[in-house]
Amino acid sequence: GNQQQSKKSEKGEEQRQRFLSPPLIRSIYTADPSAHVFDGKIYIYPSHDIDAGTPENDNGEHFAMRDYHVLSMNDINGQVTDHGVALDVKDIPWAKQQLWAPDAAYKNGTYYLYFPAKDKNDIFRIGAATSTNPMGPFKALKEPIEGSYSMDPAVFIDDDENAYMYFGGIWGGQLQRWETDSYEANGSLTDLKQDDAPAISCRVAKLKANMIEFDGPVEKVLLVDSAGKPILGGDHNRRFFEGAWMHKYKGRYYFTYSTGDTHFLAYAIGNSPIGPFTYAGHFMKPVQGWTTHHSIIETEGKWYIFYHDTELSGKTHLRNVKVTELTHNPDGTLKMIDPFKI
Ligand code: FUB
Repeated sequence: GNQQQSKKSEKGEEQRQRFLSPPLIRSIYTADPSAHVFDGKIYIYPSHDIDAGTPENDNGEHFAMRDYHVLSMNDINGQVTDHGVALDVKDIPWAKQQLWAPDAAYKNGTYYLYFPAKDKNDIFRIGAATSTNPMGPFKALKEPIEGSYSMDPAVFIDDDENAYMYFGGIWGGQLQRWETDSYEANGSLTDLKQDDAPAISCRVAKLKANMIEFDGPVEKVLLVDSAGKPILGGDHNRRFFEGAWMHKYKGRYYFTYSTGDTHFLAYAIGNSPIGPFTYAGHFMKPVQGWTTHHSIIETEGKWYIFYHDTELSGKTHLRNVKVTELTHNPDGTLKMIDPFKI
């Protein structure tokens, strides 16, 4: 009986190690893939993970990335090309370290790369860099975007051409230190530690037509349950942690994000790009590794999610990007994705 049981659990282990998708690129470590279709081609803007020898902590200091590479694919099944260094921390006048999850956008002949980095005072800000080429090289502006803070920018351009930046992340992303709109240097390392109060909100700001300045104040993205009540700080299975993304499907706005320490990807739906959004569920189960971070695109009539895990290294700070199909059910819900083939 015992023997049989242990065989069974061994088999379970083997099955759990079968991944849904293979890494898109094996020559460098990549994470936080923000994918876009520009001119019919797929471009991926990931973090470029390296082992800088920094010990692991809750502040994420082991994520010590120094540059960005852009990846491209001619189509979703196509070969992945690494276009080399697109932007290096040494060429960003205001940035000191930790080039975390970037995003990109295109408008009027210019490609914009948006990225978080710690400034000389170790405060995360969000920068912009421009290029006439989707794969760079990108030239960073001299200062971060005025009024920006925290990390994980995601830029969404609506059908009416209005552009919005979603940003923020708690714990190492420092969003918990911006409750009063100014930085609390001695604030919490994790969250507000107020389980019964509304959770910390992701932020959204409309971008000016120049794509490099906020147009008006930074707003809080309201996330409510089906009864219209705010999701609470103690609700770690549902509250926003980091890694926001926006996509529009059949006229409705899908705000998607990571729940961080509970490792899910979750979604909430609204009728406006700035919310409020009603929590609708999880749509991806935990991957191998502490984080995943995603983006969603539509190409050739299908929807895809780009994400990462640690299949290649088994190490939390050395990740690899992947892609799989995303399915919207007829009722508008998202089909659950299991990153392991079971
Ligand atoms: O890659 C560094 C950070 O880890 C990202 O900014 C977060 O979203 C998480 O993936």
